[in-house]
Amino acid sequence: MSAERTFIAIKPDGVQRGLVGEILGRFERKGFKLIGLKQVVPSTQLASKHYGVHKDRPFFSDLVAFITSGPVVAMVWEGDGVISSARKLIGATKPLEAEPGTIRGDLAVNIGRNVIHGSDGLDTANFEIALWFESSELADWTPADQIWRKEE
Ligand code: DAT
Ligand code: MG
Repeated sequence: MSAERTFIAIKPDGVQRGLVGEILGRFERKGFKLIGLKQVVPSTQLASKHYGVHKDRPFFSDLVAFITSGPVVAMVWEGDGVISSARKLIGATKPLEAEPGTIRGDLAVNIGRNVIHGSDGLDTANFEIALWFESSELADWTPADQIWRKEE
């Protein structure tokens, strides 16, 4: 069975505010493995598919306009439990409700500018990874310290 993967994106506000290194570092330090990484200005079509689940919500058009407004840093991270762990690292959707220590809790105040996206489940992760990345853009590799990363 292949290891769990999730899709993470630093939104345009995170890129514009110079938070890319800070955010990447949190995932690295946690111990997850970086499988894919690129900066892209998403098309309206890509953004609409990505947020398709919210298409009937009143904030949908603002959300798509915002996410297409500049560069997004799109990533795939791998590791045991990475989907739910990444959501914990990210924190609650409303940054003022996100716990200190989380990315949103530490770095954001506004729900419409909450810095980062993370897949919310296995099906979403698979859908979003395939939406944002070609398989040739994903690297399968073995970290030199793999042996002591494993859970006992
Ligand atoms: P999350 O990003 O935590 O998965 P979500 O999937 O419910 O949250 O919503 C997607 C994004 O849409 C969210 O990061 C910010 C925006 N959003 C959600 N609810 C909103 C609201 N009530 N007003 C404005 N933007 C909202
Ligand atoms: Mg979501």
